[in-house]
Parts: sequence; C-alpha cells; structure tokens
Amino acid sequence: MTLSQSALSQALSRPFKYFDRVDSTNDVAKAWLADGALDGALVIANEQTRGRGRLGREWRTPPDSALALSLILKPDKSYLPRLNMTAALSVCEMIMECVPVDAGIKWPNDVIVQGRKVSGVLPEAIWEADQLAGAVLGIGVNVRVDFSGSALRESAISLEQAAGRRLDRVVLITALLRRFDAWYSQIGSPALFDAWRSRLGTLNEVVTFHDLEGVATGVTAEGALLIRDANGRIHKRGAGELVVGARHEDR
Ligand code: BT5
Repeated sequence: MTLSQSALSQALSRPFKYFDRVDSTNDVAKAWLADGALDGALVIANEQTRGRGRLGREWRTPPDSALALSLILKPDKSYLPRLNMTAALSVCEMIMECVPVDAGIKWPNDVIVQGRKVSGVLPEAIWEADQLAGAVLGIGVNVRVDFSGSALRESAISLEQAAGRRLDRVVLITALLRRFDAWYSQIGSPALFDAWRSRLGTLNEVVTFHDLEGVATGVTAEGALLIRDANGRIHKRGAGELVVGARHEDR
C-alpha cells in the first residue's frame, strides 16, 4: 500500500497528520503540541527537507523511501529517559517481525542491522517553566533509502536491502506503533528495561565517550551507560556521543 493520507486513515486509530513533505516532523509535532495535540498524536512525512539528528546533525529522509514520524507524548517526567529505550526497542521488534532480520541497539538510540544503522531516535522534551508540557519522540527508519554514492554508504542500511524484497511502509508503521503502544503502556516496568538491555550490542565492548575510554560494563534503569576505565573505576554517562572501539589505533 502506498503511504498516503487515505492509507493511514484506514490503518491508524489515533489522531495523526500526514505530510508529503515537511522540514522536520519533530518541529511540526512541537507546534501541534503547543496547539493542544492529544497524548499519542502522530506526525508522519513522506519526505523531510531538514530532518534532524542529535546535536544539530542531519538526518536524511529522501521522498518515498523511509519512515519519518514523531509521536507527541505526555509521560510523567520521571520516564523521559525511557523514551529512547521504548522507541529503539519497538523499532527492533518491528524489524524482527516484518522483515524479518535480527536487529540490535547501539547505545543509546541507534538501531543496527547487519552492522549498519537503519534507524535513529530523537526525543525532545518541551518545558513550560518547570512543568513538562510534553515530549516529541522522533523516529526515522530507512526502508529503501539509496546510500550508494553517499558518504553514509558504509555506515547506513535500508530494510529492503536486508530483506531482499519490497516492503510496505504502511505495514511497517502499523507494526511499529503496535509495539510502541504496548511498551509505552508499561514504560516504568522492569520488563521494558530487560527487553531493551537484551538487544543492546554495546555491552562488553571497548568504547570512547568524549574523553573517557573504557569497557561498557552495564546500563542503569534510566538507560545511562556504565564504563570501566583502565584503573577499574566505573563512570556513569547519560546520552551522548559514543564511539565503539578504542580511540588510539595502537591499543
Ligand atoms: C539520530 O541522530 O540518529 C536521530 C535521527 C532521528 C530522525 C527522526 S526522523 C523523524 C524525526 N524528525 C526529525 O527531524 N528527526 C527525527 P544521530 O544519532 O545524531 O545520528 C545522525 C547521524 O546519522 C548523521 O550525522 C549521519 O552520520 C547519520 N545519518 C544521517 N541520516 C541517516 C540515515 N538516513 N540513515 C543512517 N544514518 C544516517
């Protein structure tokens, strides 16, 4: 089924806005939140002209080839650190159900298939003074994005490349939302943490996190990473830039 307003109207049972092209679904979702969107409302686009990654980076979403969506959520603020977890786990499960191939998570938010990034998550909290107005959870998944000839050709992958066949984006979105809703309804549960942790490929690897290099030894219930340095000291780190592997080539 082609991704369209009418196909989504049939498939989805939540408030949503579909766009053929937007700058960033996260930005549209933020505006809708300010305009009174309900918990669980969804923004979907067929193309993003200024899709955003973390830390001001770019996220590629060419037309007709990806899932680009943003969920508007109103969780308790204590659960904000778990939004990443919920999204990345739901994407993994959707891939294992629909493609089906194995999928894992590179801490904190990358979904990896065959060693390459197939999906990224961008959670953003919106505050009014010290009150949480809501959160926007952006999810991008490559379905048939062509990375040949691009700088991302070694590091990125599309689901159709892994599947070796055509996939239906409406089916993928429906499965992703079903998984997401099930996990979101138990966002504080140990079960969510355990399922997320079991998909995490980063544990026991040598990692570099800004100036810290060590072995990733574990994760906390909030999703922070524990890194053991060369002196055996354990450091706790929240979401940030993680490089898997040692910084120096001679180590
Ligand atoms: C992310 O950032 O992985 C978060 C991506 C979130 C995208 C969704 S799409 C819907 C919603 N609306 C938005 O505007 N954003 C969200 P980060 O970990 O910073 O990764 C960004 C880096 O991944 C870039 O610097 C590239 O190296 C690489 N990259 C860019 N586009 C990619 C793609 N389509 N597939 C794989 N890697 C990509």
